[in-house]
Amino acid sequence: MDTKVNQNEIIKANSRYLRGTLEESIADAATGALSADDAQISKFHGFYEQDDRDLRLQRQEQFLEPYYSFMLRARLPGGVCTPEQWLTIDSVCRELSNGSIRLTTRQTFQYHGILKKNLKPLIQRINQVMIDSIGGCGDVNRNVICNSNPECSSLHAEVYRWAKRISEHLLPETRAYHEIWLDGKQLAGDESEPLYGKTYLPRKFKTAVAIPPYNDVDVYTNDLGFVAIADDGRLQGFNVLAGGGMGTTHDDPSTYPRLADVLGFIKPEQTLAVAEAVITTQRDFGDRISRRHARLKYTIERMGPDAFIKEVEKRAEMRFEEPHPVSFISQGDRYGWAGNADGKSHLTLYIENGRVENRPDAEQLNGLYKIAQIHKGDFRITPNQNLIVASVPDGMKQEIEGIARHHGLLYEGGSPTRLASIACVAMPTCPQAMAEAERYFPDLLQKVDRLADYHGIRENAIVMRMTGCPNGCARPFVAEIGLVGKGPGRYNLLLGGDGSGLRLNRLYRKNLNEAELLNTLDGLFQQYAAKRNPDERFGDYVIRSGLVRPVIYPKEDYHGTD
Ligand code: SRM
Ligand code: SF4
Repeated sequence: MDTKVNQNEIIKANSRYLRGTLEESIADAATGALSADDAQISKFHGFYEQDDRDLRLQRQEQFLEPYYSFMLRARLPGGVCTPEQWLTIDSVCRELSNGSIRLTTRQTFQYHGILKKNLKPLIQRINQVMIDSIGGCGDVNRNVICNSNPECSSLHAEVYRWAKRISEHLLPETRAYHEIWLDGKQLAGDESEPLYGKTYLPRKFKTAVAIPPYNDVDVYTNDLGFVAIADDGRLQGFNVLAGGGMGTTHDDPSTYPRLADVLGFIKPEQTLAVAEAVITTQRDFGDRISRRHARLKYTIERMGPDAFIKEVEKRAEMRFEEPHPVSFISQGDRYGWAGNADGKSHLTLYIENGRVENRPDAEQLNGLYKIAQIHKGDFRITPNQNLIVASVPDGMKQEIEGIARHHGLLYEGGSPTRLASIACVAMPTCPQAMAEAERYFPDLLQKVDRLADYHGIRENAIVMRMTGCPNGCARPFVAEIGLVGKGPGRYNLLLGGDGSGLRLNRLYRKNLNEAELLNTLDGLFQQYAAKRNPDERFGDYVIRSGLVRPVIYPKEDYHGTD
């Protein structure tokens, strides 16, 4: 192997198709951790080694190793699960993790705080209800996300089936997961990975399917995107997008968020071949030296979009047609009841920052357990970290709504901005966090709401997103107001998303503490209240007024404030 490649490439190549020495690492009771190489390989199996950062110093002072535990992320295409699956998801969280379920920005759920000895029982338990965590993380295609609004009825069902098919089609073929965690049958030796090869992809890879006009999946921020094109409620095909991504590194201009390019239109039957061609192009052309530059967005920048399109066409043996015109109107969720033509209704619940747990004021876990016991439809996790109770017959609506209300699952009276906003996990589990996000954002939003009240703009939803670092897990670079952790209690403030996920925002102020941030927002809200056009969104106002310049070409023009 080329010695210039990064260490992860060597670990993958030597892993015997993702087996590594995971079994030995799990069996080693002398430490709560895995070996360093296995900690990389474990990601392909859906789990990450973490340590409780709140306890780090204390444990260090006591000469103890960090308090290691694991985060496991399931694969749940389109975020859909049955009530029976939810009951298992619930009981596993109570018995084998830290007692909370974390709904993610990619429509699945995570457990935190799993002890090493509990990983295998946990994977076996979720497997009993047909949920796996293969490719939850790692350098492969991740959980395929899909528009979560079931009121799009038959189109939604058809498009969701495509999301599921894409997810299955792009799964790695290795039996390592089954062998290590499930049935124990040893198969290594006869295996191959026809799609990925021995070293898999250079980096993580993300796919989304959108149904206009709702861009709840933020399709332009994905490596690969499919935008459903329908005629009279029937799926005609997809506009294919490629090369979106959020992750950046503070003050490193060689990294930047990027919105995907439109490659062109395809018919439904071309979907899998095109997905495969995009993946193999990234496999063969992606950067395997610097992981910081290994995502597809950088590959496309290097190749140029035209050459990239040609390569994909060659591999998929097809030609893209002219993309169809599409328009998106929002990137958030719509709360409360919505109906289908078929007489079924769907209740979108508000789960603040995706954390489902039993709090003294809201026993959400218990509430969802009760709903799952009587519900006959399904549940859909949304890419905004919420949960939809889908396909409820009229006769059950009152009971389900009553349980949801009693358990704090409906955010009645919440400001439109709060309901449109999300935050990533960050502290105490995320090793990358530079600042708080999920634990702090609700308090900050209360103060932002007060400012909005004062300026008379409370009814204007502003998409606000907070992350604890510039990796961008809550997609803050397409928010109207993005807050990106810089250090403890300090955030970069970015402005100018359009509320539909079609425009990148831009850095406006760096490294603000809370007082500075609120002071800055106070001034901005005052101007917006006085000078906005009728129905003008906050993000549009800051661009029109020249407060920030739109980002045209992020590669050359992203870092630094105006
Ligand atoms: Fe993420 C890494 C959490 C969606 C970009 N992300 C991480 C890790 C695993 C930290 C780590 O490297 O050890 C975080 C675990 C925290 C924890 O304790 O749970 C983490 N990412 C999350 C979740 C749970 C955030 C949330 O609050 O919902 C989301 C799980 C999604 C899922 O179910 O698969 C999550 N991450 C995203 C998104 C949004 C999306 O995909 O739509 C992004 C931006 C889009 C993108 O990928 O460009 C994102 N996460 C990253 C990156 C930066 C990647 C890059 O290109 O630079 C990292 C760091 C890395 O890969 O090295 C990262
Ligand atoms: Fe962790 Fe950063 Fe992702 Fe937040 S954005 S979960 S801090 S990696």
